[in-house]
Amino acid sequence: MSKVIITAAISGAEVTQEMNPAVPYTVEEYVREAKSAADAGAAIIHLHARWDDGTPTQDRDRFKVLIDAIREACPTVIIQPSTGGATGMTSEERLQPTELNPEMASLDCGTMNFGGDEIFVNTENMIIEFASRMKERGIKPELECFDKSHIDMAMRLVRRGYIEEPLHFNIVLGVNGGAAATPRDLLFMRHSLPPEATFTVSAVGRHQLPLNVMAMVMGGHPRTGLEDNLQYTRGVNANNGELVARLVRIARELGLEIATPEEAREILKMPPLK
Ligand code: KMH
Ligand code: ZN
Repeated sequence: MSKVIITAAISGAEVTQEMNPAVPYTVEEYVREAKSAADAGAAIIHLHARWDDGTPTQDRDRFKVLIDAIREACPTVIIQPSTGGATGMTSEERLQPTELNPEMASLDCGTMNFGGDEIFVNTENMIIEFASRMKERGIKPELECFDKSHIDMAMRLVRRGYIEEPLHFNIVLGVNGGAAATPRDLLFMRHSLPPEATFTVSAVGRHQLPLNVMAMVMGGHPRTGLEDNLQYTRGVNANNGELVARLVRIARELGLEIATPEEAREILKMPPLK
């Protein structure tokens, strides 16, 4: 049986310390949250950068400082910078972490509403530009699909040669503007993927845990972390380590084993860490 790869989305761009003081802003806070997640069993850290005051940034040098510090504390974990950043950022801003040649990065596969007046812009040409950059640099894209049409877009770009197999998707559910965080929509999206693709499931707020569990039962992988959900139970703040530890316990109760970062690289057909 294939092992479960836990991704921890430790920081995000939309959540703040006012909402939950465990959201990391400073380098020390990033290291604390990344290490607690990796020590608990996360194989992948999905990373959004912030300045010390909490402002989201895609600044290449800030990413370098954060990645170097996390790498020192977590020598083997897969660090997956976001190229989504925050709504309103330009492509040039968002692409900066790819200049650091990370082994993996998120690749968002469609434009969508993102709550209120926010629009998360990912035109076809932008996706082609981001995918081509990742292909050139040997960066494994994590194909973030917030709706069924994003999967169709990704597959169109696979057929045109911009995205190469083996494919790894992240089905993101429950964003205000994307597919709903329901078992029905998860099943629909999962069955819209090529059968041989690997997939992770992310869901927002109180839907995170049940849909993470569904993902594991369906042969997929869960993404937890404060980017998607701030609370352990209703009204009780979480930190990243606790969220990962809970998934590890549940996975083991389900008879599943947890992939180490090295095993995750094998499952995702990525080269070993240099
Ligand atoms: N912050 C969202 C607008 C990604 O990391 O690639 C986009 C996002 C996706 O979080
Ligand atoms: Zn993200």
